[in-house]
This record gives sequence, structure tokens and C-alpha cells, in this order.
Amino acid sequence: MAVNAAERSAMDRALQLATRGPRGANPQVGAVILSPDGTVLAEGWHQGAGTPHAEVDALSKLAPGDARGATAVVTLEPCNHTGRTGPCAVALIEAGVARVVYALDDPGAESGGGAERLRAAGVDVDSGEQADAAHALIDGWLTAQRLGRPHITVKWAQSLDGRAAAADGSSQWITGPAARADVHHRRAEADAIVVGTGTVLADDPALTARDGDALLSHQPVPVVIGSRPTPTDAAVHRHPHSPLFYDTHDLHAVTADLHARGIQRVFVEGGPTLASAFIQAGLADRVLAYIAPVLLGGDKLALGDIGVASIDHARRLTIDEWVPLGPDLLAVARPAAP
Ligand code: AOF
Ligand code: ZN
Repeated sequence: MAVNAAERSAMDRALQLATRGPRGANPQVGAVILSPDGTVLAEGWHQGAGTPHAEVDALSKLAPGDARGATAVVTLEPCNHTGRTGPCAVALIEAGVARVVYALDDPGAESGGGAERLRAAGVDVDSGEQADAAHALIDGWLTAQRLGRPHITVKWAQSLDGRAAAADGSSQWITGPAARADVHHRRAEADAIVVGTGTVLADDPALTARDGDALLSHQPVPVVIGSRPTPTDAAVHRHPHSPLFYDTHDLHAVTADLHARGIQRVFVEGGPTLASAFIQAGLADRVLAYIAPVLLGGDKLALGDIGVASIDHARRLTIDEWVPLGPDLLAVARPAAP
């Protein structure tokens, strides 16, 4: 059965509800229970590991029998395992739910398979509705599950001719205030912000997420990679979180350690050498290129060696969004499917 308008707007709502839960060991999940005529009967969301799942939270707000013949709209495939809580697929079947619409498959080896279980019990199941939005919401958790490392965004600002700095190395400011504000809000969505020692020495960045002078409510942990010594009075030492220093060029080792620390989203902010190294290592799940209408010429390119020797090996991207930011343009992209 095709997804109808009431189910689509219930998925919008479920995505909003999901954000009420915390990011952490468990994914953020939202659920809406609809009557057969499309009226919202109950809403639920997951409040973190050890608490009821979104579907169970929603069902708990109904009297027994109220969900008979209803449709459950959920941002993640209902689970099929008994972990800290029981399987949601079974809770939905027992409540008499007739149809389930969900956005994303659960990648968990144990928790997955809920859709099959529902179908086997005669429940009508549809998936993939607003999968992109649901994916964006829990990309850190999904990457941790699938790859055992954080989700990594590599960001840079460039002139229209692809330069990150002028001939003398000066680079503040290529982009305008709207682009810079956008960067700060995206920093606040990350758990860690990564720079190289070269950037600390050249720019002495604070690595905080700010709105004007005010700190945003969530601050990423500052991470500095590289072997060059940095001053003990660098601005990064005044960050609300103690910085992490890695004296290595093995980015897989760094990201494995960040994963072990529970960091799910990493924002790589430079400069060109570090950005290129992440891309070359295959550690860039998303690329943010802020492009300013200015020409710099010269050889200070936004990216250096990324291991592309010939056009056959070009790293092709898929654009998710082009975002106009005042006079600048942001490309939000990810590696194209092979
Ligand atoms: C759902 N609905 O709201 C969530 C799901 O240890 P547990 O019992 O809390 O299970 C955690 C796993 O369940 C988690 O890793 C993920 O696969 C799934 N999360 N599933 O049906 C929810 N939060
Ligand atoms: Zn569940």
C-alpha cells in the first residue's frame, strides 16, 4: 500500500519527536500512532538507553485495544530483539497494529529484522519514507553501528577559483558573515571539531560554536592532530572542553579512539593538509565547501594531494544541497555511490 498524506505528515512529526531524545548509545527515534482514518492517536519518542523505545512509549499512552487496526509511523525499523527493553515488533503486533510505515532499516545484527517479523504476523509494512531526513538525524549513530567509527564531515572555505588562502597565507575572511554563522551552527551539531597543529599555529582558533560572542548550548570537543608543538597559551586551551591532542598521522587510529570515547559526529575544519588527508583516507562521509565570489589565484589550494593521479580516480560526489548564504554558496555533498 502506498504511503498516504496523513502518514507522510505523521513521519514529519515523528522526525521532530525523535529530536526530543538525547544523542548517545541509542538512536533518536520518534513514533506516531494513527487511527485508520488518519487521526493522530498517540505520539512517542525514545529518551535514551534503558528507557522504552519510541513505539512502546506511544502505545503506553493508549488504552488497551485503542491501537487495534491502527498504523504506526516510526523513524526507524521497529526492533526485533530483547535488549534493555523488549522487541517493539512484538509490542506492535500484540497491540493489534495493522500497518507500519518506517523510514530506515535498523542496521543492528540483533535488533534488525523487525519488518520481517511484522509481515509474518500479517502486518502491512512500508519503508523508506523520508529516509534521507531520518538518516541525517542519526548519521552519527548509524556510522558507529555500520563502520565502528564516527560520522565525519570535512569542511573548508574557498575562493571561486578553489583557493583557501592568498599568496602570503592570509585567509581571514574569505566568506561572509552568513557563511560563518552557518559554520558555527554546524559545529554545534558535532561532538568533536578537528584541526591540525598547523591551523593552531597559524590561526589560534578558539574552536567553540558561537552565535556572535555567545557560546551555543552544545560545544564540540576540540581535537588537534599533528606533531608540531603548539603553545600552552593557545586559545584552544580556554575551550569549555579540554582539548585532545594526537601526535600521529594515522587518522584511522584517531577516529577509532574518538569512537571509543563515544564521539559520533566529527567536524574536520582544516586546513588543506588535514582535509586532504581525511579525504584520501576515505574518512569523509560529508563534504561542506563554502564558496566565496572572490579570486585569489596562486598555489594555496583548498585541497592538496587526495590521491587522485588521473581523472579515472577522481572522487565523485553527490550534491545533497546547494545553500545560498549571502553572497556565498555552500555545497553539501557526499561521496557518490560507486
Ligand atoms: C526501536 N525503537 O525507539 C529505538 C530502537 O538496548 P535497547 O533495548 O534499548 O535496544 C537498543 C537498540 O534498539 C538500538 O541499538 C537500536 O538498534 C534499536 N533502537 N528501536 O524499535 C526505538 N531506539
Ligand atoms: Zn524497539
